[in-house]
Amino acid sequence: MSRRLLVTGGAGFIGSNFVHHWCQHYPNDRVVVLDALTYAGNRANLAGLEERENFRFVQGDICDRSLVDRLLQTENIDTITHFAAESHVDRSILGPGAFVQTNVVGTYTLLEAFRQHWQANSQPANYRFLHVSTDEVYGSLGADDPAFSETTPYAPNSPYSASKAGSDHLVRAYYHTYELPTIITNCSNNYGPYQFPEKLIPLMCINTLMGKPLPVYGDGKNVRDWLYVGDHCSALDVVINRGAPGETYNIGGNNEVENINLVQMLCELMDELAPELPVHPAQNLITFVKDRPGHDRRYAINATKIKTQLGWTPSVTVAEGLRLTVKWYLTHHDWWQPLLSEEYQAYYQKNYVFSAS
Ligand code: NAD
Ligand code: TDX
Repeated sequence: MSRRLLVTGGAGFIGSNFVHHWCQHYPNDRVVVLDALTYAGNRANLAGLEERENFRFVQGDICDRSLVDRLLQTENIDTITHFAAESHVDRSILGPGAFVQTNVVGTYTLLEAFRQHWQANSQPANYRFLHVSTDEVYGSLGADDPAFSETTPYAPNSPYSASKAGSDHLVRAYYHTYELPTIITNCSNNYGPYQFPEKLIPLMCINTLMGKPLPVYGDGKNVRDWLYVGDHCSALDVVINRGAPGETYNIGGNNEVENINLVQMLCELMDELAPELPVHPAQNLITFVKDRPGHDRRYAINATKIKTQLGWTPSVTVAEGLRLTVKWYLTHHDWWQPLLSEEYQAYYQKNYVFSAS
């Protein structure tokens, strides 16, 4: 049975990877992308898709209720895959307001619109609201703590994770209160093509190419559980097709790495793959900088539930995924160069303190 999807945030990093995945695997489905094209949204991420007959791009805000109502109705949407968010922790520390607006109010707006649409159509059983969330809602782990499971209590520590936690609670409440067929996924750190330069991995690749310092926060020993974005997309695919409404699924890569080790791996790859780097070896650029306030020490995901119940496991190791990603940034200067805008430079200046350690 074919679907009619509304993909919010489909011009961002994960959203656009997901849209490419979906159009490739389900060419008969209708895909409508709703994206405000904030600094993080980029229509170039959808290159090759816009010509398709059953694809449509709409520039607009998820907080715009009448626009959302109109799209749900005129496009006869049965599935919302909700990626749209303010997604960068450091920006949430500098300015939390946009995070509350988009992540909380925006998610509420979509839920209300979808509830009305679902009810107006006599509550079809195939409707789904997939809310794409993060492992950061669970807070921070100590070195020996067990990984986050679906029953780990929420303990968000940044304005970003608090706003995502708030949206998760609303999504959960709409299932329990109205039986709206919602599903939540909480995923670990993604990386891969089309990731905005502010995030750790693209930032390190691009700074290396430009011979700029590689800023590592604090002691560099914070741990993240890295998942290649293509694996995230295949997990969302099985959740949409086989996940149960009202459930939460954790998605992770089983790839815990300390930041400093990750940066060193990236430096080695750059040395190997990039000819004529301005500074060689690239690791000479590593610079410890002032830590992120409230920096979570460790994230790790226990992805047993999605494995045992839905049969999903990640397929790309960190070594493979980093190589693919470095190669992608090396061959896509024309994609990332325009993103180093005045706005980006202003954010960079505000965020990084190179003098203290
Ligand atoms: P991103 O910042 O690259 O993309 C976000 C997209 O949402 C952009 O295209 C932006 O234009 C759009 N957007 C922002 N505000 C909007 C609004 N008000 N209305 C419509 N569109 C709006 O983010 P990402 O890294 O692709 O993350 C996507 C989702 O996945 C987010 O919900 C994030 O919380 C979640 N997530 C991300 C990661 C990760 O490692 N990046 C991990 C787990 C979960
Ligand atoms: O310049 C940097 N130096 C540095 O040491 C940057 C940008 C990051 N870091 C550290 C902070 C983190 O410990 O690297 C780690 C990864 O940082 P980010 O790429 O900013 O990711 P993180 O804060 O872990 O959040 C990401 O994963 C979960 C996404 O941005 C979120 O949207 C997602 O929910």
